[in-house]
Amino acid sequence: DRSRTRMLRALAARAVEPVFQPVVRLADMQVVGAEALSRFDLALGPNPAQVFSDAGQLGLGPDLELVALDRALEHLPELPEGMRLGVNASPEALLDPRVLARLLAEPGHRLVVEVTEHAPVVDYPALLRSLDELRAGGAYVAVDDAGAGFSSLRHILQLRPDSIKLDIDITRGIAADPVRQALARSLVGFAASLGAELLAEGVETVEDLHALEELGVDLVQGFLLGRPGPLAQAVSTKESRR
Ligand code: G
Ligand code: G
Ligand code: NA
Ligand code: MN
Repeated sequence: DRSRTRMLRALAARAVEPVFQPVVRLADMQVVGAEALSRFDLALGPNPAQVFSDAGQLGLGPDLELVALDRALEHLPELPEGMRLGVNASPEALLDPRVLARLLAEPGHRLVVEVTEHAPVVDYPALLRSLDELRAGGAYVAVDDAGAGFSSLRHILQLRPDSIKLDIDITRGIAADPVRQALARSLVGFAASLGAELLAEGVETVEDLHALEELGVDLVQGFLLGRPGPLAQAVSTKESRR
């Protein structure tokens, strides 16, 4: 039908544009990397999450993720030495040999594979095997949107990630909410005991930034630090907002 034709046409044209959002280390407010986020033209719609979901409905989820990944990784040569690039990947896509091969084609210690869960994981043993392969190739593994959707504590225990990305719903407004602070504090300890870094997503205000710093969060990402844009802009962000 028509939506399938549109999706296939977009895949053939590799019609995905990555934008990049800076990741900042709280200890010294330095940019340590960026996350690639996909954008689509209006034929597919303005909401990336919806486009990925539509592709999944059409049985083309991993195909679209592969194109998105490829477009993002094309920018890796522009990433300054020592910085890391975060790329999103669903558990389903990580079982696709093409996706795995594409990720493994990159040199080690530059990639953070952000495992994004919009549906329950069907095959944990297979997912863990893929993640082990990626780690053996030098990639880091992050659990995305921790605390939201299907990203449970059990999921984090299974994946043993190198970093945990706290969902925006936990971060936003944290300065004014003792309950969110308590949750974040416990997750700081949880992450430390796993040997993982804790990143807070969706930081929009200086107040929240300061609260996260006091709680001992390692890394931050959000509109306050930088909006998604060209990679050169993301990695040259000068942070002096505190
Ligand atoms: O970019 P936005 O800021 O709107 O992201 C919306 C959602 O789309 C997020 O959940 C994000 O994880 C997902 N997303 C964005 N780009 C990609 C991508 O390249 N691959 C996958 N799998 N998900 C992505
Ligand atoms: O699922 P994932 O965490 O990858 O998606 C990140 C999404 O959050 C993207 O859609 C991105 O554009 C958006 N985003 C990034 N920073 C902020 C922020 O500070 N506030 C809000 N509201 N959204 C943000
Ligand atoms: Na992400
Ligand atoms: Mn996220």
